[in-house]
Formats: sequence, C-alpha cells, structure tokens
Amino acid sequence: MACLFPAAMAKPKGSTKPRTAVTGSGGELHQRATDTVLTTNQGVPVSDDQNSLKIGPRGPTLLEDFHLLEKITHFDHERIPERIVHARGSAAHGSFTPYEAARRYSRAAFLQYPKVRTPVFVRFSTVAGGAGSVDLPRDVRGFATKFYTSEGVFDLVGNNIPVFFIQDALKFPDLIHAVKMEPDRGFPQSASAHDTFWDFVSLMPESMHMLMWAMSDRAIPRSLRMMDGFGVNTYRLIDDAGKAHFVKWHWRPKIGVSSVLWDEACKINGADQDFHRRDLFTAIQQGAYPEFELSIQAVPEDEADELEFDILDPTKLIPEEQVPLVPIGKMVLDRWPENFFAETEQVAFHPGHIVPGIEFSDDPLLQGRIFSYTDTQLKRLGGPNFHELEINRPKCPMHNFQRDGMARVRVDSGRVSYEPNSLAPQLARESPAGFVTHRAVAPGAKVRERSPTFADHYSQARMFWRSMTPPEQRHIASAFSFELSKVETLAIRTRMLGHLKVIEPELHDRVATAMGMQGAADVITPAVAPRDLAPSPALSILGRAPQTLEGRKLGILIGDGFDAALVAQLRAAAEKAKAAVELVGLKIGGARSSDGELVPVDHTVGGGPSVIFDVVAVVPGAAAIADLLAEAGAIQWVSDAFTHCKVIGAVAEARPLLDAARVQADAGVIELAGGKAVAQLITVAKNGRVWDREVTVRGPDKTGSPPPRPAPAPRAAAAPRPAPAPRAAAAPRTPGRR
Ligand code: HDE
Repeated sequence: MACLFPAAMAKPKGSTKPRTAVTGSGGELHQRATDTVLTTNQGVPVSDDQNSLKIGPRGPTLLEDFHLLEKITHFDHERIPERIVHARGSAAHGSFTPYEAARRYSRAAFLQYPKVRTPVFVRFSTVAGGAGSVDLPRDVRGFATKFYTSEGVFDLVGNNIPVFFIQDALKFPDLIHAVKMEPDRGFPQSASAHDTFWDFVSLMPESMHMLMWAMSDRAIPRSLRMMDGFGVNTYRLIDDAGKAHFVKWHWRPKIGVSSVLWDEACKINGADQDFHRRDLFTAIQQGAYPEFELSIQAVPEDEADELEFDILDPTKLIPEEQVPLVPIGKMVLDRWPENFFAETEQVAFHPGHIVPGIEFSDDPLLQGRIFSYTDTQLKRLGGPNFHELEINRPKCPMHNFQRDGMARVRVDSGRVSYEPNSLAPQLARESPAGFVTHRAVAPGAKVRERSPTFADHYSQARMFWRSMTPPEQRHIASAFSFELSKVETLAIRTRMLGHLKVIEPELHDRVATAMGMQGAADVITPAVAPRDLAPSPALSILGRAPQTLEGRKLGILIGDGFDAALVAQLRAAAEKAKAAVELVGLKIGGARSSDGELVPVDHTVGGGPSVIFDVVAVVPGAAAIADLLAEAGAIQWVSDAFTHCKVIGAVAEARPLLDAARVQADAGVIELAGGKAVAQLITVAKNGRVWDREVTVRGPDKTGSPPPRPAPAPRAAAAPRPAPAPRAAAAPRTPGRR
C-alpha cells in the first residue's frame, strides 16, 4: 500500500532534529514534524494532536473523530491485571556464567562451560502489596531469574528467605487472603501487621519458622543488590550419568547482605517509596553492576533420609554447617530494561520452566506451583501466547504445532499443523535427545494426608533465634511486639505469645514484656516437642557481614562556609572504597564553600533524609550553623543518623548541631580533624553500624534487658559434611521419605 509520506516514515524514530513549532488559535503549542510523522495505529498521518474534532471551536465533539477514539481507547486499556502476589517488582537484564563445578551435578547445557554466558532477566519483588505500593514494607522479597539457555528457558523463581509459611499448595490462597488488605476495609496495604494475617498464621504452626525470618532484618533489605536469594523448594539435578541430587538453590550478593532498621524503613517509605527500584536503576546506570553467586546444597538422592528434616518440607532448611554450599556460577546484572511494561510487567516466570538436567522434587508446595504460574498468566497476559512476548521468548530455536489463540503474533505458514504427518517432512519432530524425565519412584496410595515427617514446626524456629547476634535478636523481638501490638483481637495476640513461648521462652518474655502482656500467653501444645538444634551461625546477616563500603552511600551535609577540600577528600576516599557520594544542603541551589564557590547539592535535608545513606558526614561551615539549627529537619537528619547507629564524621564547627541532635561521643562518631580522620571514618564505616549504640539510644529495645538465660544446651554442631561428590547411580528407592 502506498504511503502518503514514504520518505518521512522510512526515517528512524526518535530523531533529535529540532522541530518547527507554531502556536494554535487557542494559544496551544503545535510541534511540527521535520522528520518522523505522528500516525494513528493504522498508519494514518495525524495533522493535529492537540485538538479533537468539533463542530466549531466551542461546539460538541464528533463521534467520528477516529483519532480521538483510538487514542483514548488504547489508553483506557493500558493496564493489565497486576500479579495476584509479587505485584510490585523491579528488574534487570544480565548474564550468568557457570563455574567448573556446575557440570558435576547437572547435565544442563548452560552449566557445562565456564566460557558460555547465558542471558538472564531478574525480577525482584515484594509479595503482599499492589504494584504501586512502597518498596520497604516488612515483607518477603521475590527473586526470580529467567535463564535464556540454549536448551530452552529455565526459571529459578525464588525468595530472599529460604523457607516458606506453608507446606501444601492448597493453603496458598488462604495465606495470601490473610496477608493482603482486609476485604471489608481495604487496608492495610502491603503490611502483615494486622489481625487476619496473625489470626491465620497463629492457627498454622507450620508458619513459625518462616515467621522468625519474616520478623528478622531479612524482611527489610537495604537494597535489592544486598539480598540473598533461595529456591526454597527442593529441586533435583541430574548429571550426565543419570545420577540425581536433591538441591537447594542459593544466590549470594557479592557486596554482602544488608538491612535497614524498622524505623528507617518507615521513614524511607515516606521519603522515597521507590527506594529499592531507584537504587537498582542508579547502580546499573553508574556501572556498579550487581553480582550474585549461585550455589547449591546438593544431597545425593539416596542420602536424603539421613538429614534431620524431610527434604520435601519447604518450611525447613538444611544448615550449611551440615551440607556446605557449592558455588556453581556467577550472575552480573548490567542492563536496565528498555521499557518497564514490556519487560518487567509482562515477564512471566514459572517454576515449571525447566531444562534437561534440572527437575522437580515431590515437595507438595512445588507441585502446586507447577500448575499455578501458567494459569495466572492466562488471565494476566490475556491468553496462551504469552511465550511470544519478547521478554518471555526463548532465545533458542522453538518449533511446534501449537497454533492460533488470543493475540497470536507469529504467522505460521503451510497447510500442516499436526504431527505425525507425511506432507511436511521438513517440519519439527520429537527427538530421543530431548527432555527425558528422571525415573523417580512415586510411592504409595492416593491419600490426602500430611507426612508425619513434616510435623516438627518449632525446632528450626528456635535454631534461627539462637543463631542470631544480639542486635538481630533485638530486632526480631521488636518486630513481633510491633506487629502483635497492631493486632486488635486479644485472643490472636495471646495465641501468638503461646507459640513464641514454645519457640523460645526468652523470645516470648521479651515480646510479652514489651507489649505489657506478661502471663497472658495461651498454652500451645506442639504436635512434636521442639529439639535444641545446634545454632547455624551462617544464618546471621551480621555474623557474616563483609567489611566493605562497596555499593553503599555516603551522605555529606554541607552548609555555607564548608571546607571544599575536605569534601573532595571525603568523596575521593568513599569512591575509592566503591561507595557513592551525595551532597545534602538546606537549599537545592547549593551552599557556598569557604572559597566562595556555589556548590549545588543532590538533595535538601527533607528530600534526602539521612535514612537513605549508610554513613554520613556533617561538614557545614560556621556560617551555616544558625540556619541549620533553625531547621528541625536538619537536626532530625543528624539525630536519625545517630539513633540508626550510623557512623558519623563531623567537623568541629558542627558541634552545636550534634548537640541539638543529642549525639553522644562513641566509637562511631569521628571528628573530621587532622590528616588521618577521613581514612579513619572510612575504616570504621566499613564495619557497618555501631550496634552498641542501639541499646543506649533506644533503651534495651523496650523489651528489657534479655533475662539471663542458661546457655542453650545444643548438641555439638554437626560436623560439616564435605560437598557430596556425584557417585554412581544407586538402586532406585523411595526418595526423601522416611
Ligand atoms: Fe509464587 N506465585 N506461589 N511463590 N511467586 C506467583 O505467578 C504460587 C511461592 C514467587 O517476579 C504468581 O506470575 C503458589 C514460593 C515469586 O513475576 C502465582 C504458591 C515462592 C513470584 C504464584 C506459591 C514463590 C511469584 C503470581 C504455593 C518462593 C513473582 C504472578 C504453592 C520459592 C515472579 C505470577 C515475578 C509469583 C503462585 C509459593 C515465589 C499466582 C500457588 C514458595 C518470586 O502464580
């Protein structure tokens, strides 16, 4: 078909050539094409995109204005149903490269050769809130990775917590109904601190272990770049010889795991509700590409019964002191999506997307998930052709005889859409080299029954508590008392206190004291009495925090008369430690340095509160002190940094501001005087927060000093097992059951 403007339309989109502009009769601006011409969806050139078609300039609009109708109709349909869970997410492209060790466990093509890079797309998410909710609620985070391998798409759809609330997929709708906003009132959005959630979980003892994680610092991560990821469910890896290992997947961030405090999370949500999305975007834009190492815990199929807990139970983990992690590859995220909707919103993950060499276990939660994810895309993405969307398409050849359906993009040619056939011998056929399912033995009668090996709901919850450092225990106790204090129904609070008492009396005592509800706990009788397991220090974030500032942010508060040389020195030292630096001042236009130069800042004290930084420096000139003292926000900036246990560097001139903010001298408050002060600030800041300060500024966490407790009498830590080496296939037996 001949086009009216063939030359203009052939030109690439997005020309930056200046456009001519004219003013219309109503004073409106008309930018005129000098290059690409605006058209309707049918390719018809548009002459006026500012005015609809009317009878006279002040008359009624005509129904025949096809441009108006098309544009508005398309707009009306711009949104698709958001995900029922994990609606809010942020994503990035990157690649994955395996290590040598990977192929010892799986024959998957993308795990064979360290030189072969597989493209990936990763979407991080919160679970409970809607697509427009805040980034830092107390919540589990999704960590879903799509590997576009040469043998098809493999999706590793995990979370940042290694266990789950429930053991059977049948309970998932109930769990999600309970945690989402309450149906009669429509709140709270993206928060577990309400009656229906705690009502449900307090009646589901299997949630106790996960609740410990959800009330821990894991549920308020500092950054999506500073979270672990876990496959949660047990999978199987099959090697070249057909030998199977049960595996647990683990992602670990190169720059370490880090979290914020609850008070910070609340304030960050107000200051920047896109905090995590912006952080990921900025890091990638600045070339600080997030890196994660993929590891597995591998248990030969026939040794699974020797573990302390059933490997098919998703509410249990395998302590890595017992089965060490084997690193099998590295992922780098280096490209932000071109278009949020087309990629981040339309990406469809599915734990059922597996490739040869990776298989499922009989974990009943995983089995249910294998159904759910396709089903949800049919609704969300409108039909069975969602695999044709660019972000979901495999990057390897794909041929079959599936045809038609809603929004089919591909134009299938020829008369043959079936096989076997004799009319099109050149078309695709099955191959014995394709996916062959591992011959696992499926035992037993058909029953609706929970395995008795799933029944111990408290031992690992207790182990988690005993594996935490004192600050982490403080945060868990505070989180429980915060959330349960939001619960209106007394019976739910007392029921939960009863569970806490079974998990660990000390935890119960601290929460009950903080809530003023000592002696109120219900008596809960566990199905299986908890055991004292050996603590697993690897579960603690603080216990294995790296000494680093990489990926962190230094905020420098400046004011008129500030020392430009000192700021330059701070910037250089922080950047050398791979931290980012941002300036904060009273006015966005900037502050004058002692040399008289006006230096613009990145934030005002209100727009860049200290909660968005990991370490701060307070370096105003003497001339600025009166103005800073007159601004409550500036005092709050400093006092928040102090109460959030951050390392603070400050010049002597800032003393009145520090006094107003009630900053007291301690190892984390460093005077920026003398040649070595900046280096000292960086060194101390690499250790993270000054946790000793927390007890003094908050009182012993309102839960009272922990009552002296006899040291738990755990059994001696199980001797670490060496990473299991693949062995010759054993005789088939019932895997994972005792
Ligand atoms: Fe999901 N989950 N889930 N889930 N899940 C979805 O699929 C479901 C579970 C997880 O960034 C949905 O495409 C059931 C565990 C992530 O797009 C839905 C059960 C884990 C994401 C669904 C679970 C997850 C989802 C909603 C219990 C950690 C976001 C939209 C049997 C291992 C992926 C969608 C993304 C999303 C169902 C439990 C992780 C409804 C039925 C356990 C990271 O299909």
